[in-house]
Amino acid sequence: MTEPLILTELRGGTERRVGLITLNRPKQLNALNDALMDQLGAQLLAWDADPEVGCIVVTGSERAFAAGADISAMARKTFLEAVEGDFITRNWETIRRVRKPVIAAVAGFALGGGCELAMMCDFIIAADSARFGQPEIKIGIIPGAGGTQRLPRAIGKSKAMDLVLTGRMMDAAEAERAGLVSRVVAADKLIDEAVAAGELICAVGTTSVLMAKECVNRAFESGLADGVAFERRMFHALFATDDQKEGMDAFLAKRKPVFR
Ligand code: CO8
Repeated sequence: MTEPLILTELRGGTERRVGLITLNRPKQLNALNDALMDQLGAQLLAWDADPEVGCIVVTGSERAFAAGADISAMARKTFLEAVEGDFITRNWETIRRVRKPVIAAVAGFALGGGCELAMMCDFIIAADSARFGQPEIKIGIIPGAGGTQRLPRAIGKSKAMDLVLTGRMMDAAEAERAGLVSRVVAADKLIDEAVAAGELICAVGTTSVLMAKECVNRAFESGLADGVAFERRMFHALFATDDQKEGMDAFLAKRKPVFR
């Protein structure tokens, strides 16, 4: 029997749980092929629609989050096949449709499409073993799943140019200093830390989580004045929710809130 390309598990939480997706092509360093991206996308959408799940964590193996798109699957691809087959867009952008928070838990290599996948998640928690890079230039191409756009937004032009043009890797400490990852943890604590972060998200109100994610993402799609106006409308709208009443009443009564 062939191994599944992703493994899934529900972890932690009580009312709502953390969905853990493990990329599962360890021998190929989780090189991302079409079938894996289809399965990943389908699972993300299924959990996005599942009220039992409040947050999703995507991880890989100890050695590699993902060492990029599968080079053997695209080595002989022609321009026409890339265009007509909707290469990348067809199943690489599914994650952008997910409204619940998605955390990337990265150990080992996150290269090329692997680094791009991690950057498509809402935030990245890195193990001290993590190594990030966009090495596509070394195989005659450039990043194709957002690397040239998301990397400069995350770490600035100079370091993004450095990584994209030289193809060098940066370690977890450099990635944290540069702002690519939210925190670095010991490799053997990576999943526990990511799930614990997911549990904190599961414990607060669903509507405010969805709106907070939408607002932060808006910062990358709009000018400051438009972004702030968008945030204000979302902020006002939350006063129509039971969660806002419950959250504030509980604070004033010095008790734990019970969100809907
Ligand atoms: N694709 C296919 N197979 C891979 C990949 C990959 N990206 N990375 C590693 N593997 C395979 C190796 O071929 C090897 O297989 P085998 O055991 O059968 O020979 C196995 O994984 C283990 O790899 P290594 O023996 O090379 O392990 P090392 O520890 O010596 O080296 C490295 C690890 C440094 C990570 C090395 O494997 C490497 O450089 N990998 C390629 C990294 C790379 O260039 N990534 C970018 C790929 S292009 C890309 O991602 C474009 C994204 C655009 C969007 C995608 C749209 C689909």
